[in-house]
Amino acid sequence: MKNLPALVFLFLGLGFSACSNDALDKNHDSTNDTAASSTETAEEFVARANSELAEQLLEGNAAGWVFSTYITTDTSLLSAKANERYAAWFSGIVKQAAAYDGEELQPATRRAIDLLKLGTSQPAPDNAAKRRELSQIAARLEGDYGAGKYCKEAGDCKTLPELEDVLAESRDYDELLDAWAGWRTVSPPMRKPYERFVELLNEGAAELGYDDLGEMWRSGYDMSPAEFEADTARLWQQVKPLYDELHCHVRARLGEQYGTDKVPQDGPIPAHLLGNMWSQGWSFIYDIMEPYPSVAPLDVDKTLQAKNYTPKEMVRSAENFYVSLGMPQLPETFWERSMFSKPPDRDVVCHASAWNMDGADDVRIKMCIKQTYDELRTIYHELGHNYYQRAYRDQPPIFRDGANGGFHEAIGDTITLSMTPGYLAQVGLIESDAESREAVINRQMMQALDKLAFLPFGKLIDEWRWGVFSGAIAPADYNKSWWELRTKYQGIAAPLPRSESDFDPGAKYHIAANVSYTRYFVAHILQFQFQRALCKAAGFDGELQACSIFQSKEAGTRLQAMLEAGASKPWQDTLETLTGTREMDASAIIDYFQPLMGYLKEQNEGRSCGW
Ligand code: X8Z
Ligand code: ZN
Repeated sequence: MKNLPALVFLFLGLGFSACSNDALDKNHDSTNDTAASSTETAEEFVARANSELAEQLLEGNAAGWVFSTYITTDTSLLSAKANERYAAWFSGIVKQAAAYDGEELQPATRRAIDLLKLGTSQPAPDNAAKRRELSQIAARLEGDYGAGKYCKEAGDCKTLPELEDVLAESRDYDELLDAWAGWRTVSPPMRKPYERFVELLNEGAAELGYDDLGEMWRSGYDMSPAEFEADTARLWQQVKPLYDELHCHVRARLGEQYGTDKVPQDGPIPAHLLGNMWSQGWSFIYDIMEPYPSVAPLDVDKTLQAKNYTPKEMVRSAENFYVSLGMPQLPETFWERSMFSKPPDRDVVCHASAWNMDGADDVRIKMCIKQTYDELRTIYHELGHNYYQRAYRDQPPIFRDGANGGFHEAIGDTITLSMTPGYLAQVGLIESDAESREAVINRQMMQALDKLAFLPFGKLIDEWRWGVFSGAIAPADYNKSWWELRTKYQGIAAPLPRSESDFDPGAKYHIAANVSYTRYFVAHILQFQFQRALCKAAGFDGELQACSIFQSKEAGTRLQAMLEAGASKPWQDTLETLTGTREMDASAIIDYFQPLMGYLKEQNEGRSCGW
């Protein structure tokens, strides 16, 4: 589960945890306990909080892991219980921390206390009954998502990974529509519990001094919530012109593929035609988008299948990259305890995640790996989390987290930017690394379908939740407002009429599992900033798109130093150490995609873009 501050909660689903500290247990539910004994200095308090936290996380992670890899009513109950205990401990420790409000403290002590208060993405009211209710709803939502199936007829049921395959591979409009709509039959039962979930979460956030949970989530970025919101809006404006060019060209090609009656050339794109269940990454329609079909494509899928890579071998390939930077091999327990494949006989949460079970050696991933390049990139992403976790293991537990949530999500993605033809050929994943200008454009198209297509999606998920948590979006408008944002940002539309008896947000993992999402938007900006700095450290001097830091010890040393700092300093300091700037900035991603932009502008000439 979650690692404290934001992290754990970040990757792993629930928050839970354990607590069996009797002294602390006595504090729960008494409203006027100020906890910390008057003789405890702030430093002593932080030391105790750190040691209790480490203890809490052990049980929470164990219960969360078993639940996510074996969903049953029993594991759901155990996970909810652990979650409830963590919440009780958390309410107690936060109340104790209040004793130091307004006191002038050493910067590291002040930071630890401030971060401690942000140590859950799922704040519970300090009331036993409500805490229980919240934990049960959380387990139910994640369990329903993980076990969700679409049964067209009795006996003909498809799991999410199977439905995702249809979205990726079929080019039949109606078959796509069936899979798209089918998965969305899983979420309507989540609507009522989600409504109540929001009420309880907001109550928990209010007790911690926030207006609502959205404000609490926006407070985790070493700036005011309002500044963070403005910053993300600024970044979106910086990259929107790139997205608009991509959207225009994709819509045109989809019009050729499916007919302009199905894909009108002056409106949003039907959401089921983009190769992905949530239209969040479009790399599976590369075949439709390939700029130069006569130039040999970068066909990693073909090699993975021809050489029959096992899931473990795919993970080894990712590990080898990190090791080439000078980082350590993953521990034996990683290989023994991770879940690499979907077990045939039980329900699991297939959504990929990386776990830090004990704050030390026991790191794991949980995935249902398929033999594709897309999955290989996800493995590199997940190992980025595990390498971060290992690098900050010597920090105190409260600082065992990313500099901010976006940093944690950006590490593995940064590494995937180094999967150039040179690298892929060197490790035998493609045959030749000869790359013509046409081949560069082909490869950039593949990356744009992944990275640029994601940007508006990454931005809007929490814009919807910020509205839901603040009350600006009422339950009666949940689905309508969801599609308004999908159209506004992404220029896509539901391919079937939707109503308030649907609950399409719940068909996305991070809504059901309550994982905040702006971190991914931020990560998609930061990873290019990181890559630019690491390439410079590696002595690379060419177009950013051509750089791979594979085998660069210099880049590895810089990266490792950033990871080791964890959350011990404001992220601006950490960013400055690596890149020389204190700001998130989209100039690196704009730079990166320069070659493709020329091609897209040419293609879009004479078209009327926009929706
Ligand atoms: O959830 C993830 C990772 C686990 S942290 C697989 N990602 C987001 C998603 O799938 O929605 C990675 C990119 C965006
Ligand atoms: Zn991640």
